[in-house]
Amino acid sequence: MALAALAAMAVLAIAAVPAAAADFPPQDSLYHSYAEMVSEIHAVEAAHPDIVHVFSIGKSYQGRDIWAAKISDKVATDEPEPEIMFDALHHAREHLTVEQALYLFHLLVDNYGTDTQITNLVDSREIWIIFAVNPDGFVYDLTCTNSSHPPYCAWRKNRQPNAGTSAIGTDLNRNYDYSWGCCGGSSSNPASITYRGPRALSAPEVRALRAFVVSRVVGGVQQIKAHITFHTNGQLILWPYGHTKTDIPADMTVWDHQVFVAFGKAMAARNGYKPMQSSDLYITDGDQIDWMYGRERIFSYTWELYPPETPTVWGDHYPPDEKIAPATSHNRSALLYFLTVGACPYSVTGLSKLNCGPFFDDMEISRGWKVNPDGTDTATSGRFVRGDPAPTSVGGVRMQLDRPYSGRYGFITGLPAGSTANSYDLDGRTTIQSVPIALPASPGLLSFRYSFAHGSSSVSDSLKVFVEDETATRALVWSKFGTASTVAASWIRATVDVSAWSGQTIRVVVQATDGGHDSLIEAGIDDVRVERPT
Ligand code: 0X9
Ligand code: CA
Ligand code: ZN
Ligand code: CA
Ligand code: CA
Repeated sequence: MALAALAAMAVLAIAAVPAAAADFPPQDSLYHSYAEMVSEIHAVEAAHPDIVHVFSIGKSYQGRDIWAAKISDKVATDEPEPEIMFDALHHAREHLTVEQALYLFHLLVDNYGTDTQITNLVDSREIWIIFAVNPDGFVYDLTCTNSSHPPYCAWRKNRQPNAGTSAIGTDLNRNYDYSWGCCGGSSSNPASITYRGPRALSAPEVRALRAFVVSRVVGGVQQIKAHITFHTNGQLILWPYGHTKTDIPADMTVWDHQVFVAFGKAMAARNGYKPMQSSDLYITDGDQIDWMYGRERIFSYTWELYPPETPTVWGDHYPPDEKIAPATSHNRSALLYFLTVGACPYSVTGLSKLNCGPFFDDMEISRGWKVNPDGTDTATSGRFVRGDPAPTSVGGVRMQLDRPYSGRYGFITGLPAGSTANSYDLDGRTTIQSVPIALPASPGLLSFRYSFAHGSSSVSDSLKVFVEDETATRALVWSKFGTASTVAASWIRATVDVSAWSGQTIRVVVQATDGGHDSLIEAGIDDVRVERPT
């Protein structure tokens, strides 16, 4: 190519770039631009390096960092403290959400060491704030000199091009990989403001956020217990699911639903927002909070901030900068309440002893159990599988129940024939082993729900629970044996005193055996816990 042509191209390329860095107009100068936000969070880190660590969770489509901060004592150490997460600006034009995130950041950091409640929260939790999930949209939204409200664009999506069209952008709050595109709650049209993308996780910003959340699974257990994503507007507190109008679908337990409602209402009582299931507003699919709960079982809420509904997109998303301070500080007590209770959301329904001890697994998502951990299982059929049981009966006696104890899934010795390679009846021995569980100095009970149904059985058939210590030595702590008389399936609570292992790290091992002549054996396990001490 001739040198002259190259030079002309360079000029064109420069001319295509906006003249000045994107910034708010003078009358809204109290809002932070992306650049101002970045320097602000780094300045806070520099002033408080003992409790603040700033980092990037990844890059946007155009290569900007998606900045985050961890706020905790001993901030450089991953301590075994409950984690609470916040994020802002999935949607470009929702600038007040960045201000709310910065307000929260300052609330925690500026009052650390002087305010007892805030100091205790920072000391006992690990708090994550992701300040702007959509930095490209953030910057772009301040570049529309020809709009009806320059420089604002009223942009919502990211800035990722779409193949075969000049329409730009994916709605980041429709791109998560849970019920993506399932239910009429997003658009397949790239020109739509709710375009879901060509596939789930097609947006790099969503992949980065998802990867960060998944990275907080430590030792098989998701550390993040509660989460708020800030949006504007309407002054609402929304809980999952958005993809269905059903209050408690199969992929939510009744206990979790009770928490969502009670916790949501309690927050709303503190900021005057309106609490509701997100689908009561409208159906969305592939949205963040459905993913956070559906895949990770995090108690995840959408807050739609100030102002109340207005007739225009400009009124909805561009309140004057005088409103930043009152609208964000308005949420002070609701945020502190969320941080307090978010360490154990089950406390709002009185279940902290049961569900917020060293271990709680309702088996609704994979929490790291190993099947056949020693490679010595002999089961030729009916191996333990985490799944949805279906009813089987023999002579009118129920052998496998049609429901786990909680929710949709439990560990079951063989799901019904046809749904997996297993036939349902157990033959031989099958074993599952939990992740390591750190017991405190005075642990509460090991408890679980079991079902052990058998016909024409004997003492060579059994369901056994072992505690395995750090040297991989297993102690039998609980057992049930077969009998000549038929026993029908039912979910029964069992408890075991594990105080002999105080201060140690244990694994729970469950073993079901059809050991003698071939008996009909069906076992199930659900809701395994090490409870909080009383
Ligand atoms: O539509 C969205 O993504 C959120 N509202 S916004 O006005 N900020 O765009 C709502 C997400 C919550 N989910 C449902 N309402 N289903
Ligand atoms: Ca800490
Ligand atoms: Zn939004
Ligand atoms: Ca369950
Ligand atoms: Ca059998």
